[in-house]
Amino acid sequence: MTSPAQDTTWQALAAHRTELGERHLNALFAADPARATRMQAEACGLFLDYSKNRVTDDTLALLFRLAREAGLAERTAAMFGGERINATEGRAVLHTALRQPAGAVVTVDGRDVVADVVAVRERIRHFSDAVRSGAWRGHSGKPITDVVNIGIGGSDLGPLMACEALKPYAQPGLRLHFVSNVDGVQIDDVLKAVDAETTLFIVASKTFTTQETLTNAHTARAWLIGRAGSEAAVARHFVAVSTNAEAVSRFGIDTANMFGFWDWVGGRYSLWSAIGLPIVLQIGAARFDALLAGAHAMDEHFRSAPLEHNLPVIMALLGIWNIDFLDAPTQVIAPYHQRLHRLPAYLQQLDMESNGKSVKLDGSPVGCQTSPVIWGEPGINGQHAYFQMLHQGTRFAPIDFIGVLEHPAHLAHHHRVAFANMVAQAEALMRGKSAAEVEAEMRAAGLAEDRVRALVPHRVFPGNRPSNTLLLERLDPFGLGALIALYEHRTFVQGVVWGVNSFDQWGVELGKQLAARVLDDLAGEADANPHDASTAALIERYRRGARASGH
Ligand code: G6Q
Repeated sequence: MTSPAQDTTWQALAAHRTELGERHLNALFAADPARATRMQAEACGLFLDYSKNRVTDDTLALLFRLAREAGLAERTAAMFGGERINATEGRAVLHTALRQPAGAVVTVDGRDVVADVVAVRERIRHFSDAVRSGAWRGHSGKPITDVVNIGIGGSDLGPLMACEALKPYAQPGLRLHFVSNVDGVQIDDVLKAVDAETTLFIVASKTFTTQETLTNAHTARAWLIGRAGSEAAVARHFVAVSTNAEAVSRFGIDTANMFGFWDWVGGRYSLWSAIGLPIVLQIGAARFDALLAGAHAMDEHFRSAPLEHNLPVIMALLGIWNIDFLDAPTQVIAPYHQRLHRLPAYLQQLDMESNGKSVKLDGSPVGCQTSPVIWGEPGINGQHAYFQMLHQGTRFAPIDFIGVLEHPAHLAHHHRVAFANMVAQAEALMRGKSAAEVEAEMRAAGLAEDRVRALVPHRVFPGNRPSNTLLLERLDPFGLGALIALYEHRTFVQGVVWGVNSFDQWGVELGKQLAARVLDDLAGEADANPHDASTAALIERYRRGARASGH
């Protein structure tokens, strides 16, 4: 396998980039009044304006050619068709099957997986209806008021992000809590706030071997038994979501209270599976179906729309242009909607765990830059924090501005202010402010000439900083499903062009292995394992601290 950089279209893009040089977006807009209407795309309730990217029609044509030559159509068909495209783990990649409607057929090894998916969906529907209606009772006969999801990474970020986004659809009187951190503080806070008689714990772990999750789950289990006075209470207060029935039952959860999924669902792609149970409990099964329908609509758009009108493809290729040809090391996600405040963290895992790779599928070096650092916060808060760097820093960071059009009538004024800021930031980043403009402004304000001269360099904005603006018609289950699936496929397309496996995550293993050894050494009197001097000293400092505090 050759590196993408050896490809002739890649080289044509590199030459084209040199030719474009620092050509300013202002000049591109001035020369082409139809640019904004041409460089937009729309699907599944999402509208994308990508005209504020440093591209021309020639750039786009080359990028689409790059995707075609990378075999995007074949790789897409292979993913949707259940081929084992996660080659290093020998697995199919079928999160798209999780959102197929009942009756569709997707086969893996001759078995229709959609039938299995629908069967689990039905069990979840019954269970969640029972909890939400109060028919499911705790050990003392009271209905459930609090649900605690114990999971981490893919078993936490998706459900948490979606539950935050979809709060207006929440069942009143049923509170959701999420515990991922093993430091103890998080579970401690939650356990102090809930009642053992009315709390349901979901232990969410694909493997059911994850140290953080099992540590928290054991603490919760002991807490419950301590308060209920009997192990029998576990059956009314603990359910598991996992692919590992044996470990679930070893932990002490009856597999009748387990909701399964399959090895072809990657952790960071799993919110559509039983891992989405907290979402179902919060918004109900019918609305969860709408979330799946939104994602399915985006799947269909991705599979069928021509590349030139294909939202995930366009966003992926613009990302590659920014990362590999304009040398942008990072990508900002800036939602202008408070309920999307966990979206940047969610997308951070989706993108960085999927494409943070240095080798191609055949093990050879990838030879170009891959996943950028994904970061961000709700944009309006970012404006008072990190946007300074975006406007005037030495590095530029492309931004996805994400806005929502529909809003409650009584919040119309707030919405207008937020929307105005979002649009204005994209405009400011693009147009910048020249020295002449800055000087004229300061003179008009009556500043002395020496002050004007001293301040001009500080007050100039270079502009030419690219962004996408993505507008959702409304932040409802359907819209959120479409938005997440858009980013999933964007990540997939980039992985295809780079030639990496977007579906494994070997890079998380080494730390886990070493943590097991360090854990042993923290508990001992001296190190049983060899460590470098820095690590050994840190371990010793911990032991001294533990001795000093008497444990
Ligand atoms: C996601 C990763 C990772 C995983 C967690 C939790 O793609 O594989 O974030 O989701 O490590 O794993 P378990 O669900 O097995 O506990």
